[in-house]
Amino acid sequence: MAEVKKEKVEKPKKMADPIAASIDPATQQMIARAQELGIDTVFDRAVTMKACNIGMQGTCCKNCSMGPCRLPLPKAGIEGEDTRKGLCGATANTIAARNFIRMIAGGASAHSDHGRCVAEVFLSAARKETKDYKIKDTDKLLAVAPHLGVATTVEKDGEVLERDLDEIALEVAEKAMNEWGKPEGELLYLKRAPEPLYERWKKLGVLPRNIDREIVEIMHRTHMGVDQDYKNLIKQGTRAAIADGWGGSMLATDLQDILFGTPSPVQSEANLGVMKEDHVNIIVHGHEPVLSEMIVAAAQSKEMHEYAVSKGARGIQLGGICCTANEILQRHGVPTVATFLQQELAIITGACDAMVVDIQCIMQNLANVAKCFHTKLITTHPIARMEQDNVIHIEFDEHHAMEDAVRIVKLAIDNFENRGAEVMIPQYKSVQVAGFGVESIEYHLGGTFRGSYYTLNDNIINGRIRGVAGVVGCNNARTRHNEGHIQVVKELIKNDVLVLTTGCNGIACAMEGLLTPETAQVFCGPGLAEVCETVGIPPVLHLGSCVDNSRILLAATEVVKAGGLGNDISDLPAAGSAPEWMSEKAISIGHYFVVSGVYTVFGVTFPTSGAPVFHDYLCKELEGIYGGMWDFEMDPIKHAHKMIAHIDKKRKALGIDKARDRVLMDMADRREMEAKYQEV
Ligand code: BF8
Repeated sequence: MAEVKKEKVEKPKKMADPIAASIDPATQQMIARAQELGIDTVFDRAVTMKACNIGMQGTCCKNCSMGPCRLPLPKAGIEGEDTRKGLCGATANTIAARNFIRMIAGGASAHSDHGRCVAEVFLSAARKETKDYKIKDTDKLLAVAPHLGVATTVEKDGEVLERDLDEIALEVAEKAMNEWGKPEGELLYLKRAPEPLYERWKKLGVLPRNIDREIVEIMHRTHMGVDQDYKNLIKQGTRAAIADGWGGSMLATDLQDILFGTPSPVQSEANLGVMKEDHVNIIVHGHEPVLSEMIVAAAQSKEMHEYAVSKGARGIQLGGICCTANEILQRHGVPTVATFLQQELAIITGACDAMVVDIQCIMQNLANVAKCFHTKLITTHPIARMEQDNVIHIEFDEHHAMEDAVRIVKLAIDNFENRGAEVMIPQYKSVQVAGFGVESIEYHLGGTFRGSYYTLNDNIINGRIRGVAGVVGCNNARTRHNEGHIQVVKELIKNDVLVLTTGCNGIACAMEGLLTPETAQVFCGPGLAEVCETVGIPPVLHLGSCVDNSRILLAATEVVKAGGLGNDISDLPAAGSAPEWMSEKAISIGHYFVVSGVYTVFGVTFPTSGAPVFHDYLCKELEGIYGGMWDFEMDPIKHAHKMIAHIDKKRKALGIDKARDRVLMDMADRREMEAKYQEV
């Protein structure tokens, strides 16, 4: 009997549950909206596509074509000798270490190549080859110059005179450019680290020689058949990570500050609700502020405003996504539209007239989403183009920067009338105060009179501030959007830990309303609340984009210099965290924090978990070598408490744990007294 063919029943497509996907109501609303329109987003793809378990553990080697060799960790773990090996004999430790330092190479090169682009524009400005970029912050120029060995004074006839600023700028530009590829010596900024840290690096032989070389050497060492010792591999990862944090990233931050202005606290708003239905919405997304600075200037010009009005809009609403958002927020107060995971959703509002992208963290699916709307998606960087045919490429060049920016803004304005009827902007946004940095922390906590980190140190010593945490990093679609960020940060400030934030954590905190001074009274422990109220700062200080993590390194160095809290960063009651990390940049940042002496906890997953010996080396033994170590904790509350336990360990070592007991008792007593008083 002939078989009756069964009709294939199409299974309903799996989709994300908006509530399970994000804690943010604007995001939940837009995920549902996307599903209603039949547009898939990263949240849906995370449900339909499972992550590779072996890759996640860091034990898949695809560095030669005999593989990929996959070395999964048995569920029960490994007892006795670990005999797993690839075709060439590479052990799980070698494979995981190679993969890990390749991640560092990816992250360090992303930050550092960004820094190089800024340095090139800086050089053009110093040479006066472009009229659009000028040195904006001469104070910062003079502060940075000595660190690059550039004199700020000249001697003439026995008299010390101030040196010409143009001359200083040119030499700063040339010296900075040199840091990427100089043939000998070591990175000049390494001496900005506390002396014991520099000496430690020197003794361990990890002082980076130049930025590019350390990254190239990672690629060489991890090639088939080269370095086969996980300790030696991570040593090279350390060199490259230091070259990122104390090199490429720090140069990017400094040169950007000199060119575009050092940020100072500024009020703005955050979340998709900052978009305006009756305005031309232009969103800049990516990382380099070189282009976005010009777009801000163009969009704020009277000419462009009038042009927008002539096309029926009430004005131009500029907004940012990812670290470009952080850059233009901290210098101009431009509102933040979205974190990394919300980028597709910004287009799904139907109100995005142009999305202008440069480099890093840009999802290729933006082009597919843009196809469903009128949105012009514009790539601008020669190294970051998209294959889809609806993407417009307008290559940005510093020599005609303003011209390019005006062209882009006009394109967005002209596109305003092409909007469909399907506009839906979620009505959620929060107020934020951002734009903190090494200089402004000094000002706010030290005052112009004192002008040092003395007050901050004083409050740490007396226990009002229990410690300081750097909580940074991405969103990751494998975990609930913003939940880890917010729970970790809230738990820390509840326990009197002052939080410094950058990147998408900064954006998440802004959306949750944690970046306002008023927040302190609601979420902070009594000590931190008192400090925030007295000096008028939020308990979470937004220090900018991911390259600006270098600001955290320098702030920590200032704390060491101010005295009373040990001699090195590793002595400080401080910890680092990236609760929802996903990018290679996060690994590079994490590693330069660790080898600068900071205990650093990551959430979601950890890419060495399949190689227990190497994993323990990172998470236990590194502390004895560098003073800092890695840790991994998925649960946000436990994650925060691991950081707090470390902070308390450091307080004890410094002999200031008793001070904190007293302060807590004082505050509790005061509360009790107040309660009793009210009862009476
Ligand atoms: O550099 S935090 S998702 S935006 S990588 Fe990307 Fe991660 Fe956001 Fe900025 Ni940083």
